[in-house]
Amino acid sequence: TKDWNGIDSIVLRNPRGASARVSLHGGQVTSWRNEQGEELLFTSSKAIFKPPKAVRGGIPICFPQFGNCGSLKQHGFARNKIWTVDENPPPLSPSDSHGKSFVDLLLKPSEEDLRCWPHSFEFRLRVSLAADGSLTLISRIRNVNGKPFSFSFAYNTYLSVSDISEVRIEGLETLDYLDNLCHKERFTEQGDAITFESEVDRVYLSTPKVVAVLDHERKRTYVIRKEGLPDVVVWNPWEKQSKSMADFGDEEYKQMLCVNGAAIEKPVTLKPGEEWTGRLELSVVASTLSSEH
Ligand code: TA6
Repeated sequence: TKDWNGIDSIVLRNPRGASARVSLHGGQVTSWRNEQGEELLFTSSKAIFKPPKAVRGGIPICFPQFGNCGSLKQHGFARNKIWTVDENPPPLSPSDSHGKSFVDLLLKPSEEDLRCWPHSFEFRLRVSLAADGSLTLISRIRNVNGKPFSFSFAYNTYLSVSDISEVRIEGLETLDYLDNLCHKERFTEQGDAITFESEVDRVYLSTPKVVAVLDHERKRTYVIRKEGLPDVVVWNPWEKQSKSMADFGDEEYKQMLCVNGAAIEKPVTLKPGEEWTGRLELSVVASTLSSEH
C-alpha cells in the first residue's frame, strides 16, 4: 500500500486480525496492532512526514551508528534511506517463518552512502507477524567483500503506554548503565524495577534476553525478547525535552517509552563475508498486578 507520501509500505496481517506495517522509507515499522485493532506502538501526533527525516515513532532502525558517538549524523543513515523489497529472501529456519506473514527488506549502500561510510554492507531486514500477534524483526548485516568494518545498532522502539508514571521495566535491575544525561558516565541500577519520574536516557549494558515493560493502567506487559542485542536503551524525554522537539507533542512523553534492543557498548566488527544477526521479538501479554512472563 502507499504510505503518507507515496512511498510504499507493506501491511502484514495474521488470521486473527492483528497487523503490522513497515515502510520502505527507513525500513521503519510504523504500526503494530493487536487483534482488537489497538495500536501498540507510539507515533507522535506531530510527526513530520518528510523524507529523509525519520517519522517520530514506530521502530526506526539506528545503523551504522547509534546516537551521535561517531562521524555520521545522529543514529546513522539507514532510517533515512529508501529500502527495497527482497523478492527472493534467503531461506530462514522454520521457526522464523512457519505460520508467519513476513516481508524481507534490503538496504545496500548508495554511492552517497559509500562516501560517508565506505563499507560494502548488505542489510536484510525481515519483519514478521506471528499467529499470536507477536512482531519479530530480524536484521542480518553482512560485510560483502570489503575491509573489516564496525557498527553500532538499535531498534529504536517507541512503545505506546497509557501513563508513563504507571509504567515499570523489569529485567534491568542491578545492571550497569551509561547515562546519556551525565556524559555517558557509568552507574549501577538499584535493585528495584525501573520507574519514571523525570527524563531518562540510558544504555543498560549486558542485559538479559528478556525484558518486560509493565503498563499497570492497561494491565498489559510488553515482553521484549532479543538475541545479538546485549544492550537496552531506555528513553523518555519528559517535559523539557518534549518541548524542544518540533515533531513531538509537549505532553506526549506521558504516552510513550523507548526501550530499544541495541548493540552499542561493544560495536559489532565484521570481517569480509561475516554476517551479524540482531533479532527482536515483541509480544504483549495481559498482566495482573504482579508480572509473570
Ligand atoms: O533513544 C535514545 C536517543 O538517543 C535519545 O537520546 C533521543 O535522541 C532519541 O534517541 C531520539 O533521537 P532522534 O534522532 O530520533 O530524535
